[in-house]
Amino acid sequence: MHKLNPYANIPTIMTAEEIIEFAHVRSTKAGTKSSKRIPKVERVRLREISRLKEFSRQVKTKLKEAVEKYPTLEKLHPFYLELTEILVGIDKLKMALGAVYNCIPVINQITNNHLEAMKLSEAHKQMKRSRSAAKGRIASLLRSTSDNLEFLIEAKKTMSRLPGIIPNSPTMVCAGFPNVGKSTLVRVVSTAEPEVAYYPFTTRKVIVGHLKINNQSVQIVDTPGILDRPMSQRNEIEQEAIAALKYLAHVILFMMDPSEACGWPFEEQINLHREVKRMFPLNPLLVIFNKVDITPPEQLRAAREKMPNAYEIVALDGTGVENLMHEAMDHIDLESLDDLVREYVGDLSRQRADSMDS
Ligand SMILES: Nc1nc2c(ncn2[C@@H]2O[C@H](COP(=O)(O)OP(=O)(O)O)[C@@H](O)[C@H]2O)c(=O)[nH]1
Ligand SMILES: [Mg+2]
Repeated sequence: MHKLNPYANIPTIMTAEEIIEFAHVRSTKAGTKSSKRIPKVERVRLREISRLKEFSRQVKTKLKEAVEKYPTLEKLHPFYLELTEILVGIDKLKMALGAVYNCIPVINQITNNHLEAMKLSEAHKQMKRSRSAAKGRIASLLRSTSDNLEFLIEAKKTMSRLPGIIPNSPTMVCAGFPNVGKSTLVRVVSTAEPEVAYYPFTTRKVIVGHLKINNQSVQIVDTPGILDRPMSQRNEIEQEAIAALKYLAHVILFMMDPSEACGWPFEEQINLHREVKRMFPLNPLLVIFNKVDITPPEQLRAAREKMPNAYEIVALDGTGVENLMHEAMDHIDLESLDDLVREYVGDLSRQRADSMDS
């Protein structure tokens, strides 16, 4: 099944030892059938040649698969590209992919040299020795690049845990302190089964909900542990991982709880709002007052004065939610995020050109 996260589509990558073992088992099954009428030395030659060819073919297939099924970095959505840089390191990844791929011509060389020797040899012991020498050399080549294979395996594991997103589909990202009602909102609007994913530096699960508004598929992302506390409490790498959301969020739904039943003073919620706005200056942001059902009128009035233009909802029973979703859609401008993405890709190629000049 095709997954939305490009890293989740990479097939299993084997370690060096696994590839050696796998190719060995396959190769011993090769070349066992041959006519008794052929002289023994020729029979051995055919068998040894096909075993070596099979061993070499299997190893190359596994290496090729590992590299070619990796997403093309140039084509990655900036959301994934940014996170690849933060979590894995693009240069390191490119180096590992290159090193693994570069084994292939060397394997061809080793294989061809030994096949030549086997074709010329007249003694069947020597043919066997040649075959096993070739396999030995290929195995040590693989072992010498085993760190690179492990790196690719780890990188795939890390990256494929990220949420899968439909690249050009309107995306709403929820923000706000814990317990203000983000999950409740996502649950109440999501028509399809929400998907569970991981996001770096939070142990809690990110939920991607799906819904249709005016026949348009929309995704809504619940981000526990991400946009729910002051940025000053984050280290730099965490902040960068959070900043990657700017390529995803066509609109940010900033949820507040004027009842303060969530346990956070309203003033602190205003501070967080300011920080999130500062962090995402280009993404439209809507302020939402949730839990207006349990907010005392005096408190609600005070909240309205401090944060005018907030949308008032009761996520718990869906009051005002449909209206909110339509308002949010009106703020979504697919083109402008596209521009942001294009600008990012443009910057990236300029940086690359600059670094090549110097
Ligand atoms: N009274 C009331 N409670 C709500 C409302 N929305 C959410 N809650 C409750 O607030 C608590 C926290 O909600 P949750 O969605 O888990 O918050 P999150 O941490 O922001 O995802 C839960 O007990 C919800 O049932 C609402 O509109 N009214
Ligand atoms: Mg939640």
